[in-house]
Amino acid sequence: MTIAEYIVKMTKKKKLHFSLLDPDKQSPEIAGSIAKTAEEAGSSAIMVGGSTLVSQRQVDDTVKAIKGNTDLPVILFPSGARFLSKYADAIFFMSLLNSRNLDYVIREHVKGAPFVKHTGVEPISMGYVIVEPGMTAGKIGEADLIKKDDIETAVGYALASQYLGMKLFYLEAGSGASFPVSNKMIRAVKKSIDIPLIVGGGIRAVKTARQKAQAGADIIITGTKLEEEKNLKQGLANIINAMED
Ligand code: 1GP
Repeated sequence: MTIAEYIVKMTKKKKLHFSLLDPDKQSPEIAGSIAKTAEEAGSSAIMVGGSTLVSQRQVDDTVKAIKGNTDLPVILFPSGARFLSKYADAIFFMSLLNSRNLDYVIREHVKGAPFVKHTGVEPISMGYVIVEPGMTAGKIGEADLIKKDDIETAVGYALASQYLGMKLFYLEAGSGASFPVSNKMIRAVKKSIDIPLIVGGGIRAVKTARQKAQAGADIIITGTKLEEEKNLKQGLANIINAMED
């Protein structure tokens, strides 16, 4: 079974949590140990990516350290074609659909596609849109941010992603966002598509994770929480358990 098939199958049974690690935020050793803790807490995959990376080596070393420490699938979450790693299991082959810059919509993909072909890293197509406040991802990605209450536009992007054949759809508020994607937007998007819905950005509190899952998020991604939480195993387990409530 491919990782994409596994994700789709699992989302039919339960809510999933993915942990995002940015190689620029900690050493590979620490990333490996955070990933292990995330696995113990019940996270289902480790995503690796960030918008301020400086070398491919950083990504390779972080992916290798994570692979050495956990059995979870490691999925690249790339900001461009330069920072891919052959050691990863899969890559979110994601198009930033509301970017004004075609590089993020398709051109970086054209550059990165031969790498994916040669390494055999599994590509998982994903429609990706950034909603207010958008944070660094919104700025670097030159996104025409979806207004936080513009449900119609969010639903349009979600449907377009599905009709373009994308396997997943991701509503992103931006890492460290002061407010996450609204429950109302999640509910409307979930109702309109059949592919799994991913939600991330600004989700730190147990209550928020529960609300987003109840509203219809199939997969919740947390990044900042992994860096901030003192008792990570318990803190993350609380979030993951609350998603099932
Ligand atoms: C990654 O935006 C998510 O796409 C992560 O957001 O760092 O706020 O959890 P946080």
